[in-house]
Amino acid sequence: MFDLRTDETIAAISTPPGVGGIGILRISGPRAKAMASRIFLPKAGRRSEYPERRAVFGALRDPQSGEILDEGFLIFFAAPRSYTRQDVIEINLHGSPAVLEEAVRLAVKSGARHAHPGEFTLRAYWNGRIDILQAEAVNDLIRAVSLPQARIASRQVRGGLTETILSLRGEFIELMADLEAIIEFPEEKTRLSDAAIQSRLEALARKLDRLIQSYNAGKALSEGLTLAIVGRTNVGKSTLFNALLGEARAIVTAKAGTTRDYIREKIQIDEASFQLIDMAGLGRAGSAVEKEGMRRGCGLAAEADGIVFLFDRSRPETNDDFRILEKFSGKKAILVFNKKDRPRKIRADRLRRAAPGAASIDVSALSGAGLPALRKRIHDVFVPKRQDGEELILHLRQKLLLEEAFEIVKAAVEAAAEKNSAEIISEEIRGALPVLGRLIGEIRSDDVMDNVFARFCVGK
Ligand SMILES: Nc1nc2c(ncn2[C@@H]2O[C@H](COP(=O)(O)OP(=O)(O)OP(=O)(O)O)[C@@H](O)[C@H]2O)c(=O)[nH]1
Ligand SMILES: [Mg+2]
Repeated sequence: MFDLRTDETIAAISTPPGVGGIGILRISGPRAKAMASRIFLPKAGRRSEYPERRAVFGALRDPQSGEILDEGFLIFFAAPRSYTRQDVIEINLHGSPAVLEEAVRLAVKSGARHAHPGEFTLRAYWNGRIDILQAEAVNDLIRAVSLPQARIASRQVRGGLTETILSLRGEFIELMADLEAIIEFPEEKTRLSDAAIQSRLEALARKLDRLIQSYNAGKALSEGLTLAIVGRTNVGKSTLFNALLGEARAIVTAKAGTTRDYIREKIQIDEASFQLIDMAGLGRAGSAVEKEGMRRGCGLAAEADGIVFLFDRSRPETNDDFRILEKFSGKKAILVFNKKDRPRKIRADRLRRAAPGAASIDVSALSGAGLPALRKRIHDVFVPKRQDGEELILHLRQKLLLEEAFEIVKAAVEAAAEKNSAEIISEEIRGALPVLGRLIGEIRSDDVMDNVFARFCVGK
């Protein structure tokens, strides 16, 4: 997928496809200057001597026919002071797809290879200008659709997340050195106490966990957290779905078993996005269709980031209500008691006791009573709080590696709690270092490169 022949000179259009005021041809590699001099004719000065980082006015010219196609500015970034750390040439032309296509064709005819998606950034990484977290952030920044998203990505491009991970790693190394000292000089009076070792390990676990949890805050800012509305038939799931959405998207009838297929729509609560899912009611299925609807619904709920358990408070609770609660007991959830416009028959406390720790709230999806409070609750429960400027992670790749490191530290905490020797504890946490190395990209692996750079567009 990715190409590491960095001795090849590559070229691509770096501006988006389509018509625009300006379009930029970018060339990177050892022969960038030589190639540019074939296709670009400066108005003044010598052909292949470009001042660094200064705009040079000239014309795009077919070296064979001598035809001039457009005029524009060329900027030369000399290695290593460039995006890729190689010689880079950027030629600003008019943003016409025809002109730009021709510019690439001329560059390729002059010996350049058309760049793969993300290949300029890949070179920046390969040449050590940025690490893999920064490369991921470059793409996040380009693709950010909201200002909060862009702010986070921009900080990470500048190395914010890298710094956090490096400081974590520093703590690991320091702790390992202290454990080493205990192993080497067991008689020393100044040695760390078992309690001190344990508390330092616990602090590391907490920091890792906080970063892992921040993934959901990142997800709320990007594609949105998935929230499944789960409950028996006829409790008002589709009515609530429509009410939160602000439109009559799902069919609502008085008949139980109205919804068969699931529906997914995006809602926004403050700066956070959610993918809200309405599905078939769970319980006893009558027909094969209902059965399939429930199977799909269960699958979606199991995958969701959070669950909105919905109950009809105007009817007594049933065993199915408890079964549903139990089925998804491991998930972050909120209990919603619907139809509060009608007299209460449900014993809500019994259900609350079956879901200890979960927030609960009464609403009427039909009248809208309690919905603003519900929206606020949803935000509070499912979007992790964070301080201004606190780092958060935006990629599953990062989350999975942090979880790996967390498991290692957890095992070490247990080893410490069981009063194991410093050797054993040190051995346990040693394994976290290569994991953090992979996170930053110091340890290079094909799957990471594929995973990261394939998501880029051509020209970046
Ligand atoms: N009084 C009252 N009725 C409600 C409320 N919410 C929903 N209903 C009624 O309850 C019935 C079922 O509503 P739906 O939204 O279709 O319920 P559902 O859970 O999606 O049902 P299924 O799709 O069949 O599982 C409809 O007649 C709604 O008008 C409420 O807050 N108050
Ligand atoms: Mg429904």
